[in-house]
Amino acid sequence: MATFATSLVKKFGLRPGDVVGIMLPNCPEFPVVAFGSLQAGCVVTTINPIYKEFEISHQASITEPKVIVTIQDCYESIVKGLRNAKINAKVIILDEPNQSGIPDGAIRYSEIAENGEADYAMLEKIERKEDDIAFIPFSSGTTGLPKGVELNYRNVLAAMECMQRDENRYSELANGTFQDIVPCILPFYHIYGLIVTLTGHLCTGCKLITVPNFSARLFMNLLKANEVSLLYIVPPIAILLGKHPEVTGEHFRNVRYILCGAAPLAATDAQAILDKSNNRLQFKQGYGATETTSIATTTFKNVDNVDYDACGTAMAGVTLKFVDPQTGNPVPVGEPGEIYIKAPVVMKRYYKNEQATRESMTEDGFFKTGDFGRYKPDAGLIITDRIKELIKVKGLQVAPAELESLLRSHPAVADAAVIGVPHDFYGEVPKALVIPRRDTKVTTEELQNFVASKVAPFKRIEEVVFVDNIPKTSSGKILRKDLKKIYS
Ligand code: 4UU
Repeated sequence: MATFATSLVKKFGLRPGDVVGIMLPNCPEFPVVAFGSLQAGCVVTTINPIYKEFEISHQASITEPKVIVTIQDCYESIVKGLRNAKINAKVIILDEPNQSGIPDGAIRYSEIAENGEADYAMLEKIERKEDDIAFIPFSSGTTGLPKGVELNYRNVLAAMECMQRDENRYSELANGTFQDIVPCILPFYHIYGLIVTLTGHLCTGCKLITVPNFSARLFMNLLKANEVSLLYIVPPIAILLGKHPEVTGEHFRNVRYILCGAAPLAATDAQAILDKSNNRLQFKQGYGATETTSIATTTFKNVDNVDYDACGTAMAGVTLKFVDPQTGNPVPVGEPGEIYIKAPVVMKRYYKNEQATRESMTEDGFFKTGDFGRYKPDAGLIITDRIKELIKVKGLQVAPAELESLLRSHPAVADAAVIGVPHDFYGEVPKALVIPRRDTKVTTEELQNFVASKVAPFKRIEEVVFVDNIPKTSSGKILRKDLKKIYS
């Protein structure tokens, strides 16, 4: 890690505040690059390794990385994406499939991170203050295109503190009797994988198993072959564990704690896992967002009859407020309202985006989540609706505005709206309503393929419907609620 950090400073001349992009699947080098970059005083932006040129270009134009660390599979898309964004960054490649060498112009990871000196004296002089930016993950927030979320050291440290105060997670570890084993199946580029699984468990000395590509079979084998004790999952994986006939109590032999979050989970799906484990483990739901450094609420510690539909109570230092989204005034206790969060884990701002920051933060420092819910005594937060545009596919973010702008760029499309519709396994999938241009001919399949060629596979449009009209407010905002009522 220190060798990588030293190389950033000495070989590339990076300075504190310069951005390093990480576009890697989960692998042991990921934390070396991430924390090595922080050690050099740099800022890390995490890029989904299945992103295509269009998506990379958007993220690069906002964050202007000086270096990107990646694998060969991503190289071409990165080069094209950087060219589109007119960004000049060095690209470091981790792997050499079949000893084929690395592309001209790229830099070998081993030369940067393994060969060379680690100048500890120099690194120690690099100061990092609480207000300095550590990570810039991306989120679309309540509306529009994905935005950089500015997370500083205070945010990250507060998140670590929240987790360490959540009893049971590290209880045996604290006794020094056991080293927890945590499989990292959630992607590190997403806030949940980055902060909760990776950072949270590295800093408590757990043993991590990195999983680059999730498959049910591999995951089941991994559970059986290893003494896995903590599991961090999203609803589709919870459903799989509960419903898959081959998953048995044997798979949960050593598991004592499961946290599920990132999208709604039905209590029955949690119960199915508990039944298989003979109620030996603790199952929790977590609720949070990229803008809250992942963490906001989690299931109560010690109550009988846990309500698994609920996301529990505020974590350390987190204040929840429920407001009428029209007026911004608090609703009576227990009534449903938009969830506002104030906490040391709440981002300072969207990176270089004052307007989006103004729209999503109140003057007194609450973050407007765009989620709707209420607080139920003895159960905690119940999320009842998502009033922001965001679509969640397998717990991952899909911004309708991104797909709409792509569709509108197609010559046969006059206008388009994208909404999320329910899906049994993925939670939601995108559905597009398209007004075709007069005198043009286009099929739904052509439009699906057009979008699929430009974005990561999980953002693919499941269905296209041609319509004559897209309902909008007088200011031109798509009335998604009306569309959802008709087309879900
Ligand atoms: C219903 O998904 C995340 C963060 C997930 C997370 C964080 C800490 C899970 C467990 C944990 O301990 O971040 P984003 O930015 O991708 O998406 C945020 C949105 C929320 O605003 C909400 O709409 O994802 C949805 N969401 C949930 N919805 C997140 N968690 C839940 C949940 N139930 N438990």
